[in-house]
Amino acid sequence: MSDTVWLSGITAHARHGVFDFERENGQEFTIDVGYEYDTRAAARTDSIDVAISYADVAATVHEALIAEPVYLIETLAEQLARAVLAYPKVDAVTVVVHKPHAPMAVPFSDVTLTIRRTRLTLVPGEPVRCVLALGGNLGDVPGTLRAAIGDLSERVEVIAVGPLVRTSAMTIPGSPAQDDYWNTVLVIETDLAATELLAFCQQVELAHGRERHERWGARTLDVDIVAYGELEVETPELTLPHAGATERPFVLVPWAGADPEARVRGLAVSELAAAARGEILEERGKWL
Ligand code: A4P
Ligand code: MG
Repeated sequence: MSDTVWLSGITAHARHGVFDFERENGQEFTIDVGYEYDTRAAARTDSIDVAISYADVAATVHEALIAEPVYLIETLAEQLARAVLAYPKVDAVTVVVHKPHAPMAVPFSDVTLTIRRTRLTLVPGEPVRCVLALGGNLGDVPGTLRAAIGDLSERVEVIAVGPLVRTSAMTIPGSPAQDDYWNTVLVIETDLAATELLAFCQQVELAHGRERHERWGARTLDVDIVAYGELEVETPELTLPHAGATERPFVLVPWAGADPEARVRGLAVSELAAAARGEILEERGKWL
């Protein structure tokens, strides 16, 4: 559960805007910020050390408001949200940007943009290094994986591709037998928010004939997010790092191949992979 602290009317003279005169003269911007966190521990202890100091958050917002000028209020709002989500206790933030003196030819009283962001929906300030796990057990899977990597590389930067590994299908006990899976792992960099990256992965799955029936059913293509930067979250939509990241041989072995230095939940992926190697039925290093 989350409660909301609202800071209203944080004002500064700043130079955001697309016109030269906005850059030169600047104008007044006003920000309202609602940050969400569970305030019960603070209420219980009545201690500022357990709370989030609203004065600190206000100073952070003010500082981010007068930082390097940007063209758009959209960019400004995202930067302010990013600054507030840097407070580890904050779960979500709503930012309202007011630009009451925006250059416009018609009478108006204000222009505002309102955004709400969590760590899953926030656009990153710089490209984030992520790990994707690809797999399937229906059709020409190595061919599908090659094509899927091509599709993914149209929107994210593929940094490294792990070996292709074949393992027995992990199935729900008592369900019918399935063909073996082929899996691989990609290290990528992206400017997409985590939820945008998930949507893009699902779009690539669909483009390759993925049909969702039963859980852990046979599939042409599965694209899961194993890790999104250092983000650790557990929501119905996304668990990061992926719940199976430390256990699945078909993730660990290709991951260690793609990034021998990788770590997950404080553990070395290469060590976890070495212990899981026995499950690998076949491994192809050069397969693209
Ligand atoms: N979701 C939560 N966290 C994530 C994440 N980190 N990455 C949610 C991607 N999705 C995540 O996934 C169901 C929901 O999980 C998504 O809508 C998303 O919001 P899905 O792909 O629709 O369904 P699924 O794949 O059947 O379920 P699940 O639990 O993700 O299955 P897994 O864990 O992907 O396992 N055996 C072998 N040998 N190799 C395999 O690759 N894969 C599976 C599927 C079963 N057996 C296998 C393999
Ligand atoms: Mg999946």
